[in-house]
Amino acid sequence: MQVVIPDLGDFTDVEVIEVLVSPGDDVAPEDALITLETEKAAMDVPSPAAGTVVELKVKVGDLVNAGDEVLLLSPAAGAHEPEASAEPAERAAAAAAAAMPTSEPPQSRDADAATATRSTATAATPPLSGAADAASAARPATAAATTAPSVSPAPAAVRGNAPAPAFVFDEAGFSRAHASPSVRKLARELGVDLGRVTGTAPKGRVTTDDVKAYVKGVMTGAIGAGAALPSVPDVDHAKFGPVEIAPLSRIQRISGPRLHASWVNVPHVTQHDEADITELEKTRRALADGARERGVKLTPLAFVLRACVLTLDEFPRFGASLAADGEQIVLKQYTHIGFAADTPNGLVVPVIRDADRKDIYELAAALGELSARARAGKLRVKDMQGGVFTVSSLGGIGGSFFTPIINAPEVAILGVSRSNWKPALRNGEFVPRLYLPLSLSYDHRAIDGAAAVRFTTRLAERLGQVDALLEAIP
Ligand code: CAO
Repeated sequence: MQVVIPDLGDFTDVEVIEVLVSPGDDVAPEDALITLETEKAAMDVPSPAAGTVVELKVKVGDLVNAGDEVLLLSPAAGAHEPEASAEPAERAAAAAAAAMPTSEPPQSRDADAATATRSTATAATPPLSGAADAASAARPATAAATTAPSVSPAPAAVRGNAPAPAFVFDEAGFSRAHASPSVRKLARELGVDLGRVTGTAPKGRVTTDDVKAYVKGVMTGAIGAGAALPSVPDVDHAKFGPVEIAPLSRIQRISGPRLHASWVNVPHVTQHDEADITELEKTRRALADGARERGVKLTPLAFVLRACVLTLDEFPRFGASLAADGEQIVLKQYTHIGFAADTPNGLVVPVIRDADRKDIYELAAALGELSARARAGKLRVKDMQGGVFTVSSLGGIGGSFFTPIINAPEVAILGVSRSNWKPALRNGEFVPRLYLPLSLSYDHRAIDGAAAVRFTTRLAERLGQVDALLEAIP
């Protein structure tokens, strides 16, 4: 039996993105044979009958049209040729619906073969499975389809005998995933929420291997509870006005998931405080010209770093990391400190090695050298590794307080904002003093709130004692 590409509606030269069978494979009616992708949707070509694949006539990357040969099938004994009484109008409607994804509700993109109703008896080649699902989606949207993402419990198959799991199945996320109907079907069968699976094929398309790798990850514990978070609604912004789509930078694509991992895995608390840096700033200004002559820009950040080093020495837990078992803490006997640097390509965190062995000028020099390389995109991977604590200074830009995200597996990060003058009561009189806003985010599993406020209090004290910060390194 010759299996051909069915009616594709208005589409021509449609790309074959997956070949799901090989010669010798036995297939049942409706089994997906190949997956096609238009610029609007992915769709499977299902088998019209049970049988054995004899010969493939297409390969990945081929461009196909209605009527092109897909493969030769040897029908199974007893399998009857499907009737040739195809319903052209029905198939045309299905294909047309597939071409209207912009008006579809979120669930309509869930071309879920498991829920689709199809009949091989009505077509020589059954309707494209993606198209068939889109056709059903073209029906008036139900209330559920237009409201917030629905969340339902995981199928019993993934629960086993375990106690009630935290796992939730996000239908809207499943619908948004870029995957062919056959992959969706597999995901449904395995209870995998497609929205959580990272697609490795072009344009982030999820393949069967991605789904299997995800299942393996869950089974081995490599993918944890964080993966069970519901996703935010996907909005078609273009419905409300013109939009422009721009890619995230490479750095943003790398740092985004790391920031997210920290945000969802680490119980963050942020302790705010202010340091009186009136004397520090007087001294810094007095030293700045001399430093410049030595080729160093002496900004408040160098003093903050020195104060952090000294405070970390007193509170080593703030430079520690939690062990993977969650039952031990790793105390490091080195003090490499990272600092967030804003670059044209995004945020990076270069690390100043052995910051405890550097005086203010050496710290300022390291800051200048590393941030220049960061902006030029010339940092090496090892320049960004091994930090025990991070400082994120927005003081050169503005702002007051903020809540920095911990650079996990570190357990604390200091945010520094712009210094500002405030009246302070001294000997019964208000006098102007310069204050530096400090925001310490810490991992509450490793650090108690009392310890955090002791840390910021001590740090503020040290910033108020500029002479001690300028002492030579022992
Ligand atoms: N209060 C007031 N002024 C400050 C200040 C503060 N807390 N910190 C710096 N300044 C001043 C500096 O003295 C300098 O003034 P002059 O130009 O008059 O000498 C000016 O602000 C600019 O400083 P800078 O940015 O060149 O140097 P820096 O040492 O303060 O910071 C670096 C270096 C690389 C950390 C910084 O340039 C940077 O990239 N900051 C952004 C970090 C960031 O994005 N953090 C957010 C991460 S979370 O999303």
